[in-house]
Amino acid sequence: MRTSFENDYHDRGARRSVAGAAATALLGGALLAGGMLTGPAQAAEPVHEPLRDAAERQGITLGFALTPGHLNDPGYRAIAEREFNLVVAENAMKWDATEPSQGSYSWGQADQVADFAAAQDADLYGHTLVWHSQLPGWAEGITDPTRLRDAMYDHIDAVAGRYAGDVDSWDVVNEMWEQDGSRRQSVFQRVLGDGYIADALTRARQAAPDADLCLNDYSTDGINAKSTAMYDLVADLLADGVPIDCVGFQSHLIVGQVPSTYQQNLQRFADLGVDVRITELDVRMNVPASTTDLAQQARDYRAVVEACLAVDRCTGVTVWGIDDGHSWVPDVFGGQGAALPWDAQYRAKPAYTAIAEALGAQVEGEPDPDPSDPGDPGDPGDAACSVSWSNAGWNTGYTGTVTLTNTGDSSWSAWTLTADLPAGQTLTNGWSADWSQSGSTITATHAAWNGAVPAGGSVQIGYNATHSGDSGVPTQYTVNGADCS
Ligand code: 9MR
Repeated sequence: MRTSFENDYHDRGARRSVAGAAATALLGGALLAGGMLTGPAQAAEPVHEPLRDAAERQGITLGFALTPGHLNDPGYRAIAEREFNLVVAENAMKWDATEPSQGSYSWGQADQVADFAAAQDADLYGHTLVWHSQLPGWAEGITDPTRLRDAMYDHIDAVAGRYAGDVDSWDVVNEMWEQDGSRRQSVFQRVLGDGYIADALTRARQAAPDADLCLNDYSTDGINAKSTAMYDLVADLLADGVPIDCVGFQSHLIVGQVPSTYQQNLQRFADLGVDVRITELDVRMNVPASTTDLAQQARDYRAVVEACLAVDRCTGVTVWGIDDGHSWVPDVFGGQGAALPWDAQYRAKPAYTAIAEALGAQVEGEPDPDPSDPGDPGDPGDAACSVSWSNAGWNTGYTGTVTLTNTGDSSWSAWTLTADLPAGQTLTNGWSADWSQSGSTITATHAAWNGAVPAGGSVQIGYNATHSGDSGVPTQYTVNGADCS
């Protein structure tokens, strides 16, 4: 495992590979077999309120990087809809996606991201206007300063202009530094010189007057040569009256390596008078993941969230994806992965619980800490559910079909059904859930693939049982402890 982020991974031409996907699938299998996971996806663990609600109480936003195509996967969508109040496009607003050939724009995916954010009543974070990577060849090849400046301005005008009023903050320039704090020799730097950053910020202000304008980079998470170069630049821009509102710290971290100066670094930027944000958090490790590394990863996620909460001008934390099945990490760092808070089967990892606890997320079903606030978990109706149950029987047995419907306002990330079977009924086997019986009580806990149920969504499960004359349906049942008989 590399111990730093010093190689320029963007230039390695990484693409999602079959090997990467296979490693990710294996990882999910290893976690399943090992039974190492904790969190709301396991019935014994508490189900927390949506993280976005807890984040909002803390005065920050919790974001995730969205690839809109993944929303077709119900597990991904349920987490995306339940947990986050900020959305950033993982790729869809980059230059190659929006302006693949000069002056010819393509908005499909970017609009999907913007629409999703609006539908979720979530902030929309723009990533990114000027970046050396994912830059189409036509722009990369421009050598004339006037032509390149015009192309950069046209791009900023078009993209920032299209989402003006929708995008709350833009990463105007991304990854402008080498590790030693010198300027990265991107085409913008080479052809336009040091002033291109101030020019891009100034232009973005004109194109999107209401958006906060940020600079963003990786390996600037602790105090080091690179973050100090960023710090000095921000101080100069402010002194020169250039519009700059915020600095993003990507925080693509390695397990156990949150820099000791993390909070101090955020604070020194805040003290300059700009907002700060953790923009691309993930914490990678060797795979298959060990229990020890997953526990350390949880501590790392907690430390990052706590550092943000401790700094007044930290606007929040964005996680670079949702689940380990859709992460850039295995494609770029061979043998590494497991970097996100949910595993490839959308089960919450210890990192999820750590984020929930750091945000003070309440556990659903626990006494309501503030009965006057109807939005708190614990209020009647929070676990709203309905159950429809039908048995098709014969002399000594029957097949039961049960449909659970989430009638509440927020998604379930996990569910457990309990019911009292009429006397003389004994479970023999079941499907689409883990089934068990104790006395007359039957319990069904979601399977790995159907724990997530969006508000208004349903899941159907079934079982076989024997009976001694009464093949009737239960009249008492609960879902996640709430009575929905
Ligand atoms: O997660 C993104 C991945 O899907 C792309 O292939 C990659 C291309 O460079 O970019 C990834 O996102 C990067 C982000 O835009 C900027 N900081 C580093 C992120 C991880 O590489």
